[in-house]
Amino acid sequence: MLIERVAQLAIALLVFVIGASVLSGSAASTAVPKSSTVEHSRAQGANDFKPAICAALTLTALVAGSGSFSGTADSELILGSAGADTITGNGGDDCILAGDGNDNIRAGLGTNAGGGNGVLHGGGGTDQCAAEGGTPTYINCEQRRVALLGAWVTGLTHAAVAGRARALIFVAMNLTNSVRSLTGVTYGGQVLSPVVARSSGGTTAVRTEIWILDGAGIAAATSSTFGPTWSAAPTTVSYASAFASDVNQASLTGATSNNAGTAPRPSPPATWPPPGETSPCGRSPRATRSRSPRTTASPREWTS
Ligand SMILES: [Ca+2]
Repeated sequence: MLIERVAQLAIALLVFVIGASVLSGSAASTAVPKSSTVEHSRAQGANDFKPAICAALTLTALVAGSGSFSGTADSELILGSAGADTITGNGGDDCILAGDGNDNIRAGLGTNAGGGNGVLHGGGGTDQCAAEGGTPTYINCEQRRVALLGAWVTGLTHAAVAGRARALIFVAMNLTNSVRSLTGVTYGGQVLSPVVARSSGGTTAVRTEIWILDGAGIAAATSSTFGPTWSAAPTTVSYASAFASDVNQASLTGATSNNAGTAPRPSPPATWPPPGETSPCGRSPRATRSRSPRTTASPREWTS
């Protein structure tokens, strides 16, 4: 394992030498002892050997690996392998060079959050890069994952969150005695586009709608306030919105789907009790008998 790590480091240093303008003048005079261990090299200054594309970053450690591996919360120089890697920066302003292979690079925690403002370089192959809330620089990232910017906010005011290739998603719901539809939505005077809408119920109708605004519209907005216009005044209404980054500005949304139901509870499990457990009633409930229940719409049908 140690040999492998040292080899990785050697390859990494070779990459630095090959890269155009990789070594600064001061770095060129920094000799790395041949007998250095990985740990020693890490401590010796990844910042001195960072490539020019990461010149703006201050890096405190070197991490090299293959397959699935992670950095720490520090700002690091992270080097992938020639194969397919899944690299998680774990925050900080990292310089991540994934190398060849179809790589998956996450700037943050791998949970779509915690990303920093480093550099994500996919190298060869078809690579997916995720900002995970930060604003990194993408290089050779063929696929960019959409990320939530900030949090969902309820109400009709939401201050714009900085980010790249943004979109603003607006969700409205109303509960009224008859269907009330949105005929338009604005944000700071900019007009949103409808994405999908769904009505449910009869006498008392619930309607949910989703609208969206692109990055140019967000930038041109003159305030942080939404202006929904309803077909008629709704009785009970609620709103929520969120900003997203790395959204394809030429096509903000892909395929959509929606559904609705009036069941008061989720459908019951196919069998009860779960395997390995006993029924609290001490005998098999109807779910495990041969007779079929009258409906699966309510779990009340399954109690004895
Ligand atoms: Ca990191």
